[in-house]
Amino acid sequence: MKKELLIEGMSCGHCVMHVGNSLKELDGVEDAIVSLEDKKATVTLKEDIADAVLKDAVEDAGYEVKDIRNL
Ligand SMILES: [Cu+2]
Repeated sequence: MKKELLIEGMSCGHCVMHVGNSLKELDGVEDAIVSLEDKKATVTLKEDIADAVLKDAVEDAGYEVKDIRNL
Protein backbone atom coordinates (compact mmCIF):
# COMPACT_ATOMS: atom_id res chain seq x y z
CA MET A 1 0.00 0.00 0.00
CA LYS A 2 1.01 3.61 -0.46
CA LYS A 3 0.37 6.77 1.49
CA GLU A 4 0.89 10.36 0.52
CA LEU A 5 1.99 12.96 3.04
CA LEU A 6 1.59 16.68 2.49
CA ILE A 7 4.55 18.40 4.11
CA GLU A 8 5.29 22.04 4.89
CA GLY A 9 8.73 23.47 5.51
CA MET A 10 10.95 21.84 2.90
CA SER A 11 13.05 24.40 1.03
CA CYS A 12 15.89 22.59 -0.71
CA GLY A 13 17.38 19.27 -1.73
CA HIS A 14 18.79 18.77 1.74
CA CYS A 15 15.28 18.93 3.20
CA VAL A 16 14.09 16.39 0.62
CA MET A 17 16.85 13.97 1.61
CA HIS A 18 16.24 14.57 5.29
CA VAL A 19 12.52 13.81 5.01
CA GLY A 20 13.15 10.83 2.75
CA ASN A 21 15.69 9.30 5.09
CA SER A 22 13.55 9.83 8.17
CA LEU A 23 10.73 7.91 6.48
CA LYS A 24 12.88 5.16 4.96
CA GLU A 25 14.47 4.30 8.29
CA LEU A 26 11.08 3.34 9.75
CA ASP A 27 10.35 -0.38 10.03
CA GLY A 28 7.84 -1.34 7.38
CA VAL A 29 8.67 1.42 4.91
CA GLU A 30 9.87 0.06 1.60
CA ASP A 31 10.45 3.35 -0.18
CA ALA A 32 9.80 7.07 0.13
CA ILE A 33 9.80 9.48 -2.79
CA VAL A 34 9.82 13.12 -1.79
CA SER A 35 8.86 16.03 -4.04
CA LEU A 36 9.96 19.52 -3.10
CA GLU A 37 7.75 21.13 -5.77
CA ASP A 38 4.61 19.27 -4.76
CA LYS A 39 5.42 19.45 -1.03
CA LYS A 40 4.69 15.79 -0.61
CA ALA A 41 6.15 12.41 0.13
CA THR A 42 4.84 9.21 -1.41
CA VAL A 43 5.61 6.30 0.87
CA THR A 44 5.44 2.64 -0.13
CA LEU A 45 4.67 0.40 2.85
CA LYS A 46 5.44 -3.27 3.33
CA GLU A 47 2.95 -3.35 6.18
CA ASP A 48 0.38 -0.91 7.48
CA ILE A 49 1.97 1.86 9.49
CA ALA A 50 -0.16 4.23 11.54
CA ASP A 51 -0.42 7.75 10.16
CA ALA A 52 0.80 9.04 13.53
CA VAL A 53 4.09 7.14 13.18
CA LEU A 54 4.74 8.63 9.74
CA LYS A 55 3.78 12.07 10.98
CA ASP A 56 6.05 11.83 14.02
CA ALA A 57 9.02 10.77 11.89
CA VAL A 58 8.67 13.78 9.61
CA GLU A 59 7.97 16.19 12.44
CA ASP A 60 10.93 14.90 14.45
CA ALA A 61 13.03 15.76 11.40
CA GLY A 62 11.75 19.33 11.67
CA TYR A 63 8.92 19.58 9.13
CA GLU A 64 5.17 19.89 9.41
CA VAL A 65 2.73 17.26 8.15
CA LYS A 66 -0.50 18.86 6.89
CA ASP A 67 -2.29 15.77 5.72
CA ILE A 68 -1.88 12.05 5.10
CA ARG A 69 -4.00 10.07 2.69
CA ASN A 70 -4.08 6.52 1.39
CA LEU A 71 -3.36 6.08 -2.30
CU1 LIG B 1 16.51 22.45 2.93
